[in-house]
Amino acid sequence: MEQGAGTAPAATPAKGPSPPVEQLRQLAGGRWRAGGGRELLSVNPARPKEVVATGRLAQARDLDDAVAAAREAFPGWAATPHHGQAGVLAHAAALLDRRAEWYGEELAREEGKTRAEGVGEARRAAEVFRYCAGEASRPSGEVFASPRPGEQIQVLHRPVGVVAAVTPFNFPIAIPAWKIAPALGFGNTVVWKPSGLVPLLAQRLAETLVEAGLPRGVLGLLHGDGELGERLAGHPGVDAVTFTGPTAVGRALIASCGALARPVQTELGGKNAAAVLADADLGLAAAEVVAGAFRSAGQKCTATSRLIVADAVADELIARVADRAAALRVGDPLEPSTEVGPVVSLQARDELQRTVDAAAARPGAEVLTGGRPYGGPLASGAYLPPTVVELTGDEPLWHDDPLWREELFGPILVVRRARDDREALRLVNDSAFGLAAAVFTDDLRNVAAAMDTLDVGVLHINSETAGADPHVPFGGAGRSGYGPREQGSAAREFFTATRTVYVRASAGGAR
Ligand code: UN1
Repeated sequence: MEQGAGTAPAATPAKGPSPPVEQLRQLAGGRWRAGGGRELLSVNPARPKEVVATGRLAQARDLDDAVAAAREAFPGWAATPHHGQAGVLAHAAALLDRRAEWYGEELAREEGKTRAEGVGEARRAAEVFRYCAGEASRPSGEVFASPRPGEQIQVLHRPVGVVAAVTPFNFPIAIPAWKIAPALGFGNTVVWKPSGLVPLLAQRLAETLVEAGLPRGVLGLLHGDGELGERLAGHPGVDAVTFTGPTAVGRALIASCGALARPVQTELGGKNAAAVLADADLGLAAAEVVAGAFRSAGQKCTATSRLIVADAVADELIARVADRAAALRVGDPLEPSTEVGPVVSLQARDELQRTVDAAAARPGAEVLTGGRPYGGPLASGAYLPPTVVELTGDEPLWHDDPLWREELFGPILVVRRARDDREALRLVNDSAFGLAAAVFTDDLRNVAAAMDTLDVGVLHINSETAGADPHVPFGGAGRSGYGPREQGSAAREFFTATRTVYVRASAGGAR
């Protein structure tokens, strides 16, 4: 199980012998331990009989020990000079870069995105750690003038304490990185509960941080289900909670944290639209829409899941998108030629298939490509074909269609035609979510209208809806999120609390 820095397991051909099953452990009480709960199995969604890693879930004692260790470690870590904390993050970034191929391959086996995307994600995690390491060299507070003579007012940004991080399956290492790196970089300690679907990659990140020199207790890792996440978030020893995942779970967390007056940051779902306007470059738009909808098998909260096309270009654009989607190579994520892997589990595949079947049976929904389960060799994996469904007919017919309203988290793109550019932009806002949108146009008036009127946290002009960078805020409104944004300078808002300090020199013996 122990692997030295940079020693990746030998690359495994997709059809070769299975690599060894990895052993999962908790990091609690400052030590690696087995955990004594139920059995935890992590399987490869491309071949669900292949076990990637196995171990046991955390028990109540593991949770208490991890939180207690994080509490105990907090004062020492918070008092560590900023550049010392940053040194650990920079070391972790270097290790992640060096291991990107290794971790990327394991990520592809455990989560199902293509190997190239997996490697890219590991590098992205490295980039996030590097960015957060740089925080030590940025301004760490503000100085204000005082209305009183001889006084200065300083605003310090202090760590909040023990942060609980609860993370989803779809970016097993990048999303944890952009929660854990700023939390640590601002002087907090962390107890982390990753999705039970991707425990191995979580363990890899925790191992990397320990190896990078993180002092004992500063990070805890607990494997468990949603209930453990709830118990961690409500634990009396926790000071703040950061969560990415489904809207329903996030809302329950928001309510329970609200009752405790505990700060909470949530990144939730999306129902992101791409609007292709009449003047758009259709080749570019089709390529970006297909990338946004089907990369990672559509399992991103930023995925393009609604396509809205101005009537003037609709026939051509929709045909191009459907053709491109149909031509995507679906298969084993470890095969270099694969463009789309499986979804995360057979259960997710079956639920998505039921949603598509139900939609296809309704009047006014036309499946343009995909939509049917695979036979042949792909039938035993969690594969779904890239699916494009057009909703036709008048608004009352499709207005409440779940394909249009609900986040599906799979390779399914729903299409609507709009009378004109104006209506296309209006339809982008026809959603209770507000995470990302893309608008394809070169008309400055349309760009200005989109920037002014679209209710989203992230807006792309002429690029796909997905994507985030470590140095700029990320997040959405409505059903897409609550609490401060993530990443960039926005992270400081959540991971620190201000302390306003009035500094006045004494009068120097003038009593
Ligand atoms: C991206 O679009 O690259 O869960 C990142 C998610 C988002 C992150 C998206 N929180 O998909």
